[in-house]
Amino acid sequence: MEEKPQVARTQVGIVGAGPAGLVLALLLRRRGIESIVIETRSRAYCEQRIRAGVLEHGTVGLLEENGVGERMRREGLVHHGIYLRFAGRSHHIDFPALTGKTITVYGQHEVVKDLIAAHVADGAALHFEVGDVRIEGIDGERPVIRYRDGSGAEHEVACDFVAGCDGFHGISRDAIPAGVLRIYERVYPFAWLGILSESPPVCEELIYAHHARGFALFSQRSPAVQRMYLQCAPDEDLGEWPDERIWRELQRRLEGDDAPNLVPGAIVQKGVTAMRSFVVEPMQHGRLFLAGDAAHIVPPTGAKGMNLAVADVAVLARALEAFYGNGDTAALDAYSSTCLQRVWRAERFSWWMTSMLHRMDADPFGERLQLAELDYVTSSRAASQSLAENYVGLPLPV
Ligand code: FAS
Ligand code: PHB
Repeated sequence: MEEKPQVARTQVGIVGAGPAGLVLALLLRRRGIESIVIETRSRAYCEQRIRAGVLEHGTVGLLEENGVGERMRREGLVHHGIYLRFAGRSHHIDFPALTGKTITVYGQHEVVKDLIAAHVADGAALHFEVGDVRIEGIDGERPVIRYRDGSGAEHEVACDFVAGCDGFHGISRDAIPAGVLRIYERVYPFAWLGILSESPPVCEELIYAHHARGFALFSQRSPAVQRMYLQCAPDEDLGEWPDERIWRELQRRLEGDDAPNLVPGAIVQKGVTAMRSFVVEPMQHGRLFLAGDAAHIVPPTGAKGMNLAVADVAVLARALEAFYGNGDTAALDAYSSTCLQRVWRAERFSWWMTSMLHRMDADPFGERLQLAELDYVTSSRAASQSLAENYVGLPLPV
């Protein structure tokens, strides 16, 4: 006999409990709009997954305005700029002087912890470790999310709308009929070998280092934990990178006149992150709205990924508020075009930072162009202001 699903009803069904899904659920709760979040991974996995580290000025404000900024304010590191390092010297980009704004360094996994804690404290619906997730009926007015819970029991969530917040490897895009989506993609011929180390900061702010051996990034998580990256091959074998080799290579890519002081420590996490630019258009179909990595990916050189996810759902929450408030669908109909304007600006900036800073094989002319670009950006107020206004975050879509 066919199993009868356990049926639930909500206004917005959210697939994925990463920054996009959790921030959307938070913003909807603050507007009195009900949602159910479903997530394939465990709570512990989501809270320990090390990813982004930089919060744009607008992201910080949004989290604070919605009551989840207290620990971020206490533990986050407010930074007033970044360093671009090339030809053996570091050059500071002063964000307050150029934009009047700052950024905050606070791990994505910490943001996720704060969002889940708020979700639980509010008694909101959030189901971890689900499986066999399917999205149906998005071309009608009653879309449905089907899934199996940890015990294998079938569930059905009847929604008004579905938000596909399930990241690059999720299933939401596949719920859109073939032939509807246009894909724009660029895969880079390198990756990042990232580490988390128990060691002191290399510098008081982030260093983006251009070097003949390859790019390196010196970021932070706290005064005692650092996040650093080395440009590597896309298929890099982590087994070839014992700790000693990583520290030696990080030091080599810092070399120069005023070489900062790199103090090694225990490496507590290692991983290789692929680099790609990716956008699907449109970001909506029927009653399904894609947000965050489900719709777009940027190379992390611009520190945009998580911030773009937050900007998408800020647009979607406002549009859903207009719909439930007075039946106005204009903002919902314009969701994709509103988000894509900011998405493509972030894609451009992330591509530009990546192209300027990474070693491209056997391209001496290209390397000279990179050094000219870096020299111009660090000596022209107009050029450095352009970098700064993109880095601290362009205004959230109105
Ligand atoms: P996420 O991928 O964070 O979340 C999607 C969620 O959906 C996940 O929890 C997943 O388990 C869940 N899910 C997937 N399929 C599902 C299904 N079928 N049903 C239910 N749930 C499902 N960005 C930066 O700005 N700086 C960085 O340094 C940086 N480093 C990164 C390193 C790595 C290894 C990766 C993969 C990404 C990195 N990013 C970085 C980008 C990253 O931060 C993303 O932009 C950000 O996580 C986007 O958030 P979401 O859109 O919520 O997607
Ligand atoms: C990080 O801290 O993980 C980080 C910071 C800046 C980037 C990318 C990653 O551009």
